[in-house]
Amino acid sequence: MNKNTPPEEFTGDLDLNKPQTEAAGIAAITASFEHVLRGTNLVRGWKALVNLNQKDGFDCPSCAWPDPDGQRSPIAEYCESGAKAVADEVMTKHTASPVLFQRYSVAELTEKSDLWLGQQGRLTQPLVLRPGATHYVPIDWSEAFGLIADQLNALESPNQAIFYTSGRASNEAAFVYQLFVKMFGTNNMPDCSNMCHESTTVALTETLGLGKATVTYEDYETADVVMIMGQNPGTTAPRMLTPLEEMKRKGGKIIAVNPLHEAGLLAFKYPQSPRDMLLGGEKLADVFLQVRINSDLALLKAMCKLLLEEEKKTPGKVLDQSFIATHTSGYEAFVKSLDQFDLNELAAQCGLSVAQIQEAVDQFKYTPKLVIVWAMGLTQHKNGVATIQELINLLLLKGSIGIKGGGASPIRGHSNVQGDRTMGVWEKPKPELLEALERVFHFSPPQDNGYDAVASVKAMHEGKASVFFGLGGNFAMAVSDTNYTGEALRNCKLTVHVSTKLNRSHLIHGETALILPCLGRTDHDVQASGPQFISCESTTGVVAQSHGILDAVSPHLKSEVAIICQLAKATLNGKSTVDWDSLMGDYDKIRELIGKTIEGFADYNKKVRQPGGFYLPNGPRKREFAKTSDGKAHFTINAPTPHDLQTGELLLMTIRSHDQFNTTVYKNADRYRGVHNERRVVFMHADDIANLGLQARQAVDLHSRYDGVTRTAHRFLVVPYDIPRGCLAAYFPETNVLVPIDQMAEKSHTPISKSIVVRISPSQE
Ligand SMILES: Nc1nc2c(c(=O)[nH]1)N[C@H]1C(S)=C(S)[C@@H](COP(=O)(O)OP(=O)(O)OC[C@H]3O[C@@H](n4cnc5c(=O)[nH]c(N)nc54)[C@H](O)[C@@H]3O)O[C@H]1N2
Ligand SMILES: Nc1nc2c(c(=O)[nH]1)N[C@H]1C(S)=C(S)[C@@H](COP(=O)(O)OP(=O)(O)OC[C@H]3O[C@@H](n4cnc5c(=O)[nH]c(N)nc54)[C@H](O)[C@@H]3O)O[C@H]1N2
Ligand SMILES: [Mo]
Repeated sequence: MNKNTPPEEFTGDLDLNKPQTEAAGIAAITASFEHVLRGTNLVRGWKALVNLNQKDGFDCPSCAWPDPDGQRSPIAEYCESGAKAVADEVMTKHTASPVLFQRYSVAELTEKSDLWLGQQGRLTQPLVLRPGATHYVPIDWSEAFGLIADQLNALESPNQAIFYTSGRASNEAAFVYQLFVKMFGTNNMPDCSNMCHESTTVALTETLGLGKATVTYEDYETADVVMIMGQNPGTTAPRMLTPLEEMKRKGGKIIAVNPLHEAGLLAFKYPQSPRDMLLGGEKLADVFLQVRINSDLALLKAMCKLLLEEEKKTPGKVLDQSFIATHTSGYEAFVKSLDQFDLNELAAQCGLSVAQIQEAVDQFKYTPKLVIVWAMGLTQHKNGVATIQELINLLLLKGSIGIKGGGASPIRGHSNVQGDRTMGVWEKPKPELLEALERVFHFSPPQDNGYDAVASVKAMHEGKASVFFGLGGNFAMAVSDTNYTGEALRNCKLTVHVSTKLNRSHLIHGETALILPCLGRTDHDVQASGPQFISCESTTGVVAQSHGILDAVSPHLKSEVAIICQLAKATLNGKSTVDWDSLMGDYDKIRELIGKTIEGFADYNKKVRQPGGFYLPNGPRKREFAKTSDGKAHFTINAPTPHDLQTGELLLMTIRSHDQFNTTVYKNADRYRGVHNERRVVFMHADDIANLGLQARQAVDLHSRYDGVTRTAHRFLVVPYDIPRGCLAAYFPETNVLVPIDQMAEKSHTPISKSIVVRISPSQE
């Protein structure tokens, strides 16, 4: 086994059922409780669940779906995924205490699966792996901070250090983190967004002037049509199905665009509704477009062409000419550019007929109340930015931006990934932020852009960076090219992870390595001034508070805020104007500083205490596009770039199972897709299986070849599935070995995790 990659855990016990045709329902409730009951401490689990997403409770650590603006269900505002995420944080019987690390060397832990590592429970004490040592051993907090400070201060340049963030960090932690890092002297702040919605941020900032959703929670309920592209809501944002069901009951329509007939796109049973449980749930998708992988740009272009034809048939009824004239630029050039594209060719690229696309267009041709929802199915391709810009073209044609029931709706992943960016965690800080930091904190922040996730890996590999610090996450497994990334991390002098649970990034380490255990979302956080709360921003830009409600599993855990403030104090050693102790002792003081520095946060302490929180300012929502280059929303010209697959080549998308949260595997299963007891599976069309001379359940290797180098992911069992010809699906992170580090989206640099060209061969073993 390569020491940079996980063991190829293969259960050999694959069990296949028919994929499900509806999401949630009784099975979801049972699954939620199964996860709660799995631990020994029922009281903790129950207490956590009843406080989840309540106005005085804590923000779900799972996804970034917003809470309802008005009333919340008094019993439960959670879904199966949230219950699993909470159970994962609070319920495990064991703790990953120093005893575990005494028992297993790093080499032995490396042999364990990611599932096993996660099952060891919460980390309890700071740990160090000293140069040449075989085992992690406990270390005092103060020694740990001193060690990191010494290594940072010994660097020739601050730019030799990299500070990663995963999207669970609170606004308060993110703000002090980016402040510390900039005071230290670098903008090397890659984050999970680089691998996630970066294409969205780039596309929306260029076209609308703000890289965030233009919709509010209410818009999902009041839309006439919601088009869901490249997102699997039943698994990755299940609570989204509640407002969608409501909009369907009012007569709304749903269009689903996905290579797979995902259960959560077909039908939904609201688990807390007796009516649904008795009478059956709501059919969701009215039109299902089973597109080929990465053909969405062609589809959107075909839709725009059809809309223009409809406008010719019924002038003034289809396009919003007044919105276009007042608020947009580039319309004429865009319309002219559409002439270059042939409708039949565009449809053929998608694997659809023109009639199918027309059926979708018929749903929204006469209404502007159109919400387009998207996630990783659009962002993680070479042309991810262009596809999202084409989606904006469609919304601009209809005048669907800045109206009730319409708009652009990226669904963010991690629960506070959006807030972290708002707080300034970004390798390309905005000039306004740098000016504000200089004004408020009296220092000269670094002006040059730092490394994003991919550039960080390359810098470590090339020896240009030698300290890696991760605030949460599992960088080694999340980023592409697992082997290359592993070599990069092993090149470091120091790797540090602030974590709640053990993961593989702790095992792929630098010369010295530290694990700093922190409080999670569910834990009480008590500092010098008393109990603290933190705050997070949802995908619709609502900032709300979150209170931990359980006692921490160990007295040695520190909050992320405390860890960063103490590290800042040790590293900057009196060279900063900030009183780190006072910030750590009272988070209101951090929020005061955020209020002085970041737009939209004036009176933060007051506003965040309103039940349900507050909406951040959002120009596009009010049809204000002041932050684009000409103050208008932009039509853009984007050309589809079909994959030119050779014989034997297929296009692979790497997706999430229903039983994982990113790199955390809850179970070797994917209930909605009917897969049990195994994760190393590859979903294939029956004709492709036959054509390649393969059999169902046969073990195969997947090979990607880019720039003359072949990368292989070993031993995946073939699962015949309803997926377009030429397309494959398999789970991440196991497939990240196949993605070359320099294969990324144009402009956003997001790895091409959803369109990897591969070949298949029978496994040799
Ligand atoms: N339970 C659970 N919830 C999660 C997560 C988790 O791992 N588990 N992760 C969180 C995070 S960080 C994120 S970013 C989100 C991710 O949420 P999603 O983006 O919904 O997650 P993925 O599994 O990556 O699924 C992408 C979907 O896009 C489809 N797809 C793939 N390629 C294409 C394409 O080319 N075109 C189209 N139209 N569709 C395509 C796939 O079939 C799949 O249905 O979820 C968040 N919530
Ligand atoms: N091939 C492929 N690769 C992908 C993707 C894909 O679809 N395909 N998706 C990409 C996406 S969208 C994302 S967002 C990234 C995810 O990348 P990351 O955010 O880096 O990964 P996670 O798996 O979410 O990180 C899990 C770890 O975070 C730690 N953790 C959990 N809660 C907390 C907390 O409250 N505080 C701290 N400090 N630590 C905590 C735990 O130790 C846990 O092991 O992966 C990306 N990689
Ligand atoms: Mo994500």
